[in-house]
Amino acid sequence: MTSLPATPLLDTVKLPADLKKVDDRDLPRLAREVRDEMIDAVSKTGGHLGAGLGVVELTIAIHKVFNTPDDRLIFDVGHQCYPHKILTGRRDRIRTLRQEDGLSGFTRRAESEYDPFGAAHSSTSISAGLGMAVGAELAGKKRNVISVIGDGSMSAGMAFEALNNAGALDARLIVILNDNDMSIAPPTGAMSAYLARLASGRAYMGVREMGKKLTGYLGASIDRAITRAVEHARGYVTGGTMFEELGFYHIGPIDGHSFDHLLPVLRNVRDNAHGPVLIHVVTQKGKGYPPAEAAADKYHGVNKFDVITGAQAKAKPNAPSYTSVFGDALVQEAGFDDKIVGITAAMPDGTGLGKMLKAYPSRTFDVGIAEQHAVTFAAGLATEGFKPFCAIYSTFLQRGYDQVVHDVAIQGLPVRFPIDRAGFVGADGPTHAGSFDTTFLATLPNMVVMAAADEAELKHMVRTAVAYDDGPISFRYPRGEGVGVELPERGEILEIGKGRIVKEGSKVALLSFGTRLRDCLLAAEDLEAAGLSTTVADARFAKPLDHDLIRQLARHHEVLITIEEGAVGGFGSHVLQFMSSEGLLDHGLKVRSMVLPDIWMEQASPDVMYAKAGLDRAGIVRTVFGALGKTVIDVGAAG
Ligand SMILES: Cc1ncc(C[n+]2csc(CCOP(=O)(O)OP(=O)(O)O)c2C)c(N)n1
Repeated sequence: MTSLPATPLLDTVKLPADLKKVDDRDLPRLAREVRDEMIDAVSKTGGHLGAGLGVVELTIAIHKVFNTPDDRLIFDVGHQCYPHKILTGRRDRIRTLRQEDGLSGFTRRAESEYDPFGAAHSSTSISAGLGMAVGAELAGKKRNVISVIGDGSMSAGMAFEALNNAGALDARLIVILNDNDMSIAPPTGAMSAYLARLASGRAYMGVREMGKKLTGYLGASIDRAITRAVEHARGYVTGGTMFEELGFYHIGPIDGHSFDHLLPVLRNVRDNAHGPVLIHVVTQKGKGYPPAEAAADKYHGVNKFDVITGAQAKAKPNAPSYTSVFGDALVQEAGFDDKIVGITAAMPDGTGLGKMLKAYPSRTFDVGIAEQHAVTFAAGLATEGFKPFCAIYSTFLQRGYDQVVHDVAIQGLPVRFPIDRAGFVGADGPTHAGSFDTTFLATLPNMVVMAAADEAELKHMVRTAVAYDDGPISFRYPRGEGVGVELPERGEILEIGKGRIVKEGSKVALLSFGTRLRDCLLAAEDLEAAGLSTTVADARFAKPLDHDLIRQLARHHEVLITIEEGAVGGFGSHVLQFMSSEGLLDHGLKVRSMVLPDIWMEQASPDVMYAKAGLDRAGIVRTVFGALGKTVIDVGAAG
């Protein structure tokens, strides 16, 4: 007789409270079901896969043992939170991950009470957790605070600042170090080597000693299960680890895929710990899904994929990505100039510096997730006559801003900043949007700030940055593929502070900074069709501004529109500032400055985001018509 298939256990677990009713012995089955659910969901949405697969057991164990959401659970970066979302009332929406109006791909306070802290940038969880732990103590509440942080994220200065503070405050904070020996790329640095040494088993103490140690610290209630767990987990590290020197009670490494190891340790810590505790958990990124386990990047971030084969959907590109054009151009220039060096903060492939790393390994540095250090490290290299290209995404450069100001710009050091992911990034949402770089860079004296309008321009800007040695220089470009223009054999050196006219007209002037140029040209077609002769110019530089170009456009047109994919305070603001100081606004010129709207724009496809921001062809046409006091036309009618 065949038995009916059992109801999935996961169907009975909507919230962590339901998990409390599941027998410990059934948890491995639940873990399998959570994995299957997550793999199926991400195969449809794309997103971060490997990190979540690695923490399925850990997430279940934490929710089983602790009383979330009253106990606070914080995931560092938040890209590993999909199992957490499945178990905290969001399973019915899990297939909306990263889609317009769907679940965020990261933790988000507004989304759930089970997300006490939003994230997406790394290495914030210990600081936030410490604040919560201290806040609970000040308010007289007894509450557990658990910060889960990866070994890659642990390499950042901010994580160490928090450890340092937590050890001194003696706060009741539980840090779980999720050590999968991976960042996005293989981890780099002495810290990673140190963790590998801890996990390699050289410094383990025997079971009996461990029992004594835990009893002494955590109290007398060490149960037999923990002793068994320790036997399985190869023992506990003896005193004197770096974390212990910083004031943490350090447990581990333990097997992060074994409930027999996780549950007793977490229960003992919950019931007995007083000061800060660090539990070192060893996991495998991509665990339980063979294609992910086999992949070099452990499927850190994936497109939609076929669950059976693991093959990812790849849209056929029409043009090379800006990232790869940058990477190739830098390698080409590095062949001519041995002073060129490359620096990345844990993003060799994302930034295109992987190409440089391959071609010139001794001149390329992956410093780990350490943007602040990356910038000042580049500054140091510049003092020695090198030409550092410090390639950091727009959003992550925010973390190194004081270093840009204080260590680079004030000293006038020629550090080159290639800024990828400038503008909308789509599914990653507002935490990853590159909105502010022009604003925060162009305000610095003597900084040169460029934006590439297309991939050929990007090549010119790489060459220009090599040639410019008088101070810091940046160039921004977006995520995704270029517009398909022909690439020059080698970039040209651009004249600093000079823009270009791309199309000449007489009534309307569209002055673009960056890749919105293409939509300006399309909008110009619509405007011409409506009888409005239109000039389109590519500013190339937000700093120094091309004053002659602006004067010429202002004096010979009725309308002047600036357009950029950045927040207010950037290119357009500098143009207006210049025009007001020159009196160019005094004679009836109609001026509009098109920037990103003053909101945190939620995830959607980039085209939807451009339309919402009004920064597309239709939005440009509408703005021109609005400036002329004419009826707003629909782009369909215009185009
Ligand atoms: C400040 C900052 N820099 C870079 C990134 C890009 N990033 C996202 S996840 C990640 C790797 C994190 O490694 P780890 O903490 O070990 O987590 P794992 O993915 O291995 O689970 C990086 C570099 C980021 N999110 N934040």
